[in-house]
Amino acid sequence: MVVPLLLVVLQLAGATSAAALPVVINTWAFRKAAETAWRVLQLGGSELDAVERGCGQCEIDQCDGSVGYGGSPDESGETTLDAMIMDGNTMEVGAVADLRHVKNAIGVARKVIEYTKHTLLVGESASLFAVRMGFPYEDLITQKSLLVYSKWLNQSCQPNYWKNVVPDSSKSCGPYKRPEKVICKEEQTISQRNVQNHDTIGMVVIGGSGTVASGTSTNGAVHKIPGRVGDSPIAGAGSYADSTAGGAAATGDGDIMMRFLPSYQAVEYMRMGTDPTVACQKVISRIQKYAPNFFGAVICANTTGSYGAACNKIPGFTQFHFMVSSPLLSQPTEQVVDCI
Ligand code: SD4
Repeated sequence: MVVPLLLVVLQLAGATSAAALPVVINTWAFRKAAETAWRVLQLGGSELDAVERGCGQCEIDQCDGSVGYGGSPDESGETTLDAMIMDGNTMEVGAVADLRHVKNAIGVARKVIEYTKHTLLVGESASLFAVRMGFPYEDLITQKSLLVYSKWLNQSCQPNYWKNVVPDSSKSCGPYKRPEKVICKEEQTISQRNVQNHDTIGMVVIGGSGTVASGTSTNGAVHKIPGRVGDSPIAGAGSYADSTAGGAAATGDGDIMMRFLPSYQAVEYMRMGTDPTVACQKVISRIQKYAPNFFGAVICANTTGSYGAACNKIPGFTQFHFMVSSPLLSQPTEQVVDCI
């Protein structure tokens, strides 16, 4: 009888983090981003400043090649960026998608809040907006991204994101067309994204008085079809912030995850009093029902400073690492959860 009781206690302890404010959490072990955001808060910056500078640090560092310039070349070899920032007090969102030739995507997203009545700007038009806002217009291609691109061309453009087209996209490069007669091949069930091809930065900041801000920045999916936009710049998908409940952010296969608005859903669970770890787990298991092999993780924090994370267990991805900064920790600290 003693063993089951002990197990229950350990599980509860695992599900509930100690709470203190302010708190900053971000996806993956992006330590410099965490340190930057934490320093901004310590120096009196706002929660939005912390999110912008923290995610911006990853854009500078090209975190894991999946954030910022020179990563995830699309089918034409170009790097394009998606980012958003959300103010949980006013519920304002600024976002950019398919942003070209501008490195500081989350900086541009913040300008969308500050200088427009819009929420989301896309493509070359977003780049023109960025230039008007004073951001440099520059090439995002690097030697490394060119190499990834030419290797992909040399292996018959595999893998790619097409289906049911001619020529057969699982064997050859495009240009692809609709076939005369529809051929419905089974959709690949294993996520094309994996642990080597991931790593959006998503960040949630809860200030000393419970003010919530969140944001994301990514270069999306390697070899994506030009024009593809992922979950990261979409409010409620990439991240969500509401100072009356909490904040959440997602990383992983955005083409699947954005269909479920996991960040919005997690915040709504926390509003109902669900513990952040459990809120994160609930949104992961909801997606699992439709896409058991999806690659993805979610981080969650509520307005008391309690936080958690969850991920979907697939081969090669059994644990998820994230960063936490809080007065209870002497420095921004890497934490890990087992995927479910
Ligand atoms: C996307 N969610 O564009 C992003 C990529 C990512 O971890 O997060 N990878 O689909």
